[in-house]
Amino acid sequence: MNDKNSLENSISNDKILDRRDFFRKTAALSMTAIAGTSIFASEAVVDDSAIMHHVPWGQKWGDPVTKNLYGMPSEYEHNVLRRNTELLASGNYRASIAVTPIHESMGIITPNGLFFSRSHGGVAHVDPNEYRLMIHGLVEKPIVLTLEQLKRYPSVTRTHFIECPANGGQEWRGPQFNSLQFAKGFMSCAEWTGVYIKTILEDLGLKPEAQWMLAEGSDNSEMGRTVPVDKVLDDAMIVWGQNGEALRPEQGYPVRLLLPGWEGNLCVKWLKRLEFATEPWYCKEETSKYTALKPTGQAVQHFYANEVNSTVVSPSPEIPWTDLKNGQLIEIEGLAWSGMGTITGVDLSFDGGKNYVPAKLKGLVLPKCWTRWSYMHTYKKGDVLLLTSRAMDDAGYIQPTVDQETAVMGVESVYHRNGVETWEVTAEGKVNHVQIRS
Ligand SMILES: Nc1nc2c(c(=O)[nH]1)N[C@H]1C(S)=C(S)[C@@H](COP(=O)(O)O)O[C@H]1N2
Ligand SMILES: [Mo]
Repeated sequence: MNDKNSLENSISNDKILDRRDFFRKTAALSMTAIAGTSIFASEAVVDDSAIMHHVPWGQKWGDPVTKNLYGMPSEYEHNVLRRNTELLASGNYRASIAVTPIHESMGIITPNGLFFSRSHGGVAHVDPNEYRLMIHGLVEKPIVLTLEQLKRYPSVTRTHFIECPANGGQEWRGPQFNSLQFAKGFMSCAEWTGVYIKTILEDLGLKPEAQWMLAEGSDNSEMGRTVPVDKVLDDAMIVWGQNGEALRPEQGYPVRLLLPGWEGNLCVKWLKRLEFATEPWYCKEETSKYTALKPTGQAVQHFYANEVNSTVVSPSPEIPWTDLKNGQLIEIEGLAWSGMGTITGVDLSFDGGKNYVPAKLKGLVLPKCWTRWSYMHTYKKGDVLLLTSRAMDDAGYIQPTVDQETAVMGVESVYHRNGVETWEVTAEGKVNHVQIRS
């Protein structure tokens, strides 16, 4: 089966392949492509007679398919959970954050039950029949819409991440969490369905002097954020759908603002009104924003897009290499994302950023969206590695080193940290979060 030529011949000679043959042959072909090394060093068994008989769960009827009319993951996946920690609790669990298990993520979609949730006043429960959205200020035709009316606008579906700008913000001075989930889990990615605000504004008429849009939530925190009209007219959306179903309460059911690629905190949940104005402070309510103190004593007041970023997902502190065999071929996988555009490439370093090799982007590569990347590596038992990834986007940005970033931003900020991240793989295959400075 390992002879590539004879396999190719046998495939071309077979005019009609049955399905089983086809899969067997393509699998064999892909195995020959990585000739020399193997995913399985020597431990894999070659025969299991039990598989030829009915296994225990196959000897009786399964559950009726109507048992769970809203399905849940397998009971064996019970440990795949959002998590919280005292360190992030802001003194009040209601006004807190539950972070996504990035190490359990597959592909680029976060299941709704695992989507990270940050809520300043707890999770509001809004009756969709009571829901109203007011759009007013500098528009020709101010309006109050019910949910049903809002949904009459033509909808669009787009896949984007939402990232809290404080993602990793505890770690400016050095690693705090020996965990991918806590170090990078203030973000998730979903397929969103809703309407472009520009579509609504074509209908209502935006007055030319409008420069800012206030978005306000109806939850206990009444979170209000102001957004420049340019972004609103570019790709801002009002969304009610999340991965093919209604938004979850944690994401602002029934309606939230989505500003693709921009700070998560601007994506106001439980949205109750949009007000257009000439200046942000002319809006009816005071709004707050996240600012960053620089070493110069100046503060950055208006951050918008989350800068290009990446992380190694596997291995990670949660996915160690302690069970790997010497010479085993292993896939190093990660995520890259940029709020400014599309990921164009990811480099991987084994020595903490001194030397880099290009990784391969996998699957869909979409703007302002999680992008998965991969690198096949032959593991040598006893090697100590410093795995660092570095992403690039089509806006021309490349992830900075920790030194480059702190030279500009200092270490006093909480927000917008996108310097490269490093995992140390120890001689035993344990994985530790470290920070490399020159
Ligand atoms: N109304 C309202 N909108 C809100 C918040 C909030 O507390 N109330 N939190 C914001 C913050 S800080 C972030 S990071 C994102 C988090 O979105 P998520 O909970 O869907 O992950 O929502 C933003 N929108
Ligand atoms: Mo946030």
